[in-house]
Amino acid sequence: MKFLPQSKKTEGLRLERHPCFSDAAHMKWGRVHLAVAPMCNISCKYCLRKLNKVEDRPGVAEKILTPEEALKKVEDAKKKFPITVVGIAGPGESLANEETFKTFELVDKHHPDLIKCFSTNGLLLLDSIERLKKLNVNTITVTVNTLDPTTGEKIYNFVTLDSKTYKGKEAAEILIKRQIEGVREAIKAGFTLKINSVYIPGENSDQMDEIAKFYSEMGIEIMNIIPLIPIHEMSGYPAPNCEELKEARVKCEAYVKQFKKCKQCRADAVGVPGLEPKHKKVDTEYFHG
Ligand code: CLF
Ligand code: SF4
Repeated sequence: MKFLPQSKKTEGLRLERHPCFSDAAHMKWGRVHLAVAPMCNISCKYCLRKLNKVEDRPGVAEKILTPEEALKKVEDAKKKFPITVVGIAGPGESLANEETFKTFELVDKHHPDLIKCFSTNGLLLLDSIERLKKLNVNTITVTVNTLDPTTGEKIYNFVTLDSKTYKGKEAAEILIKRQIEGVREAIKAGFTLKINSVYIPGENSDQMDEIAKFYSEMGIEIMNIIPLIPIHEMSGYPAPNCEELKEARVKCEAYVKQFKKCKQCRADAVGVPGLEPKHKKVDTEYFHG
């Protein structure tokens, strides 16, 4: 890659205003999520995408916006909230939708002051780095649930890459390998990375510290361990309790800073996350963010 790393000082100042990278910013600064990315290229067993107004969870948006509608949403949000971050968090996979790139282009042109952020499963991250760099994207969250393909085949149904669909262990191997390559190159290119890991009791729950260690050595900024909400194809799993999450976070903190305030936002959330009430329903599903 030919890119120069961003200035560490500039990036540090920027992160102080990112509500998902700084506890203080979480209570003070806002994000606007733009639901421009409906398609996905993998299948996680805990994922169910929906369009509605009522469910307060990732993977849900009232409707899919065009890039132009998304730009208007940013402008409206800036009038109401202290917005510092524009995020694309689905409701599908950001990098599997061309609209993600078009939206960042419009935001960069009209609001270059805002941090550009997105979440991804990482499958296409390596292939997208040059484009993302040109669009001045700043922060990337990759959902990494395991480093082990045997565990991965229990979490993912399939992966589709270059019009071919892979299943089972082979699918997990491809995803895990491409996540590693993508994160490594994204950090080299100067992006700031967060890893989200869904804690799935009995499946990957004993692997959180392994993920933390591996990716901290690569240079990620922060990790966010998220409790599985057991429904959809994972409805038979127990939900992790607070003690389990705390224990995992303490272990992982030995390697990398932990983000503990995640709101499991909707794909069209807007406002200051730390000031939003959260009424999680039991009959919901976890997704990414
Ligand atoms: Fe959105 Fe995610 Fe960027 Fe934040 S959300 S794309 S990093 S701007 Fe934040 Fe919401 Fe948790 Fe995500 S509280 S679900 S961690
Ligand atoms: Fe795709 Fe994200 Fe759903 Fe997984 S959680 S299937 S990556 S949209």
